[in-house]
Amino acid sequence: DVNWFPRHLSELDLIANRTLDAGADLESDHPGFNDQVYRGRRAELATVAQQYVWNEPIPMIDYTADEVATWAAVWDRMEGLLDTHACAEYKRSFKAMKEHCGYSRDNIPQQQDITDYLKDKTGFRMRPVAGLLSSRDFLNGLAFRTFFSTQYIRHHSMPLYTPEPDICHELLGHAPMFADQDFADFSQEIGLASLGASDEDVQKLAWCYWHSVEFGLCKEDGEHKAYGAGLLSSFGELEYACADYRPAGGTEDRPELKPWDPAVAGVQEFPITTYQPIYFVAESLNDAKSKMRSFCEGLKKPFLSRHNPNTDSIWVD
Ligand code: H2B
Ligand code: FE
Repeated sequence: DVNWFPRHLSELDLIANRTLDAGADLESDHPGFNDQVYRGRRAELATVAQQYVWNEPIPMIDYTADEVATWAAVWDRMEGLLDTHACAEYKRSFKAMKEHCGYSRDNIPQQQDITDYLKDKTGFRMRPVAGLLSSRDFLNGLAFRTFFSTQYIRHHSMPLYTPEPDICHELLGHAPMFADQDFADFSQEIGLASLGASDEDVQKLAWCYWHSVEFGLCKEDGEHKAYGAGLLSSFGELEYACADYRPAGGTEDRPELKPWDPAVAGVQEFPITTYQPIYFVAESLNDAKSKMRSFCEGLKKPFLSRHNPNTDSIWVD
């Protein structure tokens, strides 16, 4: 039934396991494809995610020394660059999360600890997922202020590369942003609009998500800072996207910057395996949110959906 959508947080259990891949089935060009130990671990973590039930504590993962070493390799590359290239909201949250929920070079934070922290800030929460969901299912989770998050890490042979979301991307890129009220509301706005939306509108929302939550920039004292998780978790692209970078050799191979406008971003195609040729720049996160809200209000939908945080349910009128 295409008109079905989750009305209560518990119904995210029904969509969490509709992953597009099996979660642990790696493509032949995946860096871990020939590593049986890695594949075994992926299968184990996929099972943890598949068995998760919405009102239970999120299982703590006992990360191995090798996994923590991979995390540390990413951390070492990112930490200094984030100071100069991440937006102020990110930096504030990241600092607090180092104090309150186990973020450090030598410790991979746990989804439950992050959820407990976010509860007091914005009410956002993490929930384990084994692999990629459809855009509709993934965005539907955001309506419940819920972020579907993987729990595995990329293969240690290529610490700065991952063909799919992993904990370095989810926990370093996404999680700190959800502690910001405007960003949390912005994300939920996309989610609410996706409930029962047409396939065409879901695609627009997914493309808006891509150009903002993944690759968004915002202005700060005349400079461009990153708030998108794809940038905040990628050493090379974070430098590339922010304006002061000039490639060695002098060729002015610069991306195009466009003002954040959901009507434009929602139809703007993008590559998924290379750096983005176009970035959208918001005046502020608050501006990103209000533009997104107006855009969503203009989408053709026979009803308006709202979220009641006290009952974790959606009501429509
Ligand atoms: N699924 C999962 N598990 N994680 C994501 O980050 C993700 C997804 N992103 N499905 C979605 C698709 C995104 O690319 C947009 C909404 O299509
Ligand atoms: Fe992401």
